[in-house]
Amino acid sequence: FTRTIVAVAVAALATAGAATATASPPPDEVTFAAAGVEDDGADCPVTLPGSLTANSRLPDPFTKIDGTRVTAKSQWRCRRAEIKQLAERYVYGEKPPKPSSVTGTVSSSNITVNVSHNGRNASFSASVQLPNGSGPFPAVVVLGGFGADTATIRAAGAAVIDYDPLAVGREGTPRNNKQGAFYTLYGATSSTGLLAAWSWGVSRIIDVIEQSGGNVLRADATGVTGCSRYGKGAFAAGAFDQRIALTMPIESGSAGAPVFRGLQGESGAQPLSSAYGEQPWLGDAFSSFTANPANLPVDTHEVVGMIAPRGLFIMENPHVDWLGARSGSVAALGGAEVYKALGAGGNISYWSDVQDGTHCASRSEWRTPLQQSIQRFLVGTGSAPAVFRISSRKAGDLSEWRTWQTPTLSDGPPTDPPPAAGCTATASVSQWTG
Ligand code: MCU
Repeated sequence: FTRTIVAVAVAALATAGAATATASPPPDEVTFAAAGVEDDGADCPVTLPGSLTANSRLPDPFTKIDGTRVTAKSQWRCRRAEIKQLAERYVYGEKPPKPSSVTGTVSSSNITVNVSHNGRNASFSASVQLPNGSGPFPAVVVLGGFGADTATIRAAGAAVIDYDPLAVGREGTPRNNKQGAFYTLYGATSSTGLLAAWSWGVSRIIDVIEQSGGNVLRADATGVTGCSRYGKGAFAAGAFDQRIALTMPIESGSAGAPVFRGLQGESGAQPLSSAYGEQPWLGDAFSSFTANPANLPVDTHEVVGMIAPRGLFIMENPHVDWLGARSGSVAALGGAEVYKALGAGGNISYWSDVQDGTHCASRSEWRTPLQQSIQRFLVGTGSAPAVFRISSRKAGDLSEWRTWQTPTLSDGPPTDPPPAAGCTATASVSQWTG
């Protein structure tokens, strides 16, 4: 019942948005695709594989763990739940759901977050900068405070939430003594990596905005961005919270958007062992795969698929080999196949064709697509950039990385095989297409 209400509300918003938009979206574009909940597949039955099979190519996003293929858009909800669990188990570590208590405040200058779980308490806060005009405003959570164009974000009509992920998951700690608000709650020996912890922190900020009554910030229009290690965090945050309407990772490199399988052979790219060892960004379980990512049952093109059909704008720098932009383009191209299959091909954009080679530089090339993304997915006006501008310096070729083809997914219920109980999700489909 609740899900239906959410779908109807979102569909109403979509109608309102379309009415005020100056240009109607191309048919392959879906707006207001964010869900009203952090994880709308939490009820899906998922059985992880008993053993792993090596695959040097990218796993097929459309083949379920039981070996059958997704045939209908409505099945993506529970297929996403499988990918989420694989990504948690083998890559990021578990991101726990909302803890038993989340409280806090939202003002025009600050957000406070108090969390408690199993008798343990922690707090963190984030500063807020509003755009001009009258609220309530959409907001972009900026992880780490550098490399994101906050002036453009605000000029486009969204508030900036300046979030320090290190308060939630510190760097520089050994894996058996992790620190920060997340680990205060879940234990210093938690096998969850910093990226999942940071992403959990973003989710708790959204909880507080939801509970605040929405006078200052809108809870249904949150974006996330960050550069470099914080681009890794922004990518994970967007993947693991379906309330996030727009995800904008910048120059995220190894452990961010780039496919693990590609990084292994990409000249000069940060090796997986280095990304695993430099900081506990990834979950402890990733240690089994640093030398052999072919054994991973999941790769980051499917993490892109977890973000689908929501707004996504991946920004990369092809001048710094360490950043693995060739593998980043493969992730975007592979993930875009999920967007296309869901009828949301216009909701993903990618841009690595930039002049300035400085890592996390302010870049004029990204200003317009950034503004368009914010206006489309957070403010509700105009059109998404819908652009793939891949630098010839680091242009990956998806056909070298896949053996699968992208299915044409039906709008109706799946015909073969029948859906598992709890996976019919008509409400979700109407959110995507409403
Ligand atoms: C791209 O992100 C990281 C990179 O993974 C690290 O190897 C390097 O030390 O720092 C980058 C970063 O976060 O730069 C700000």
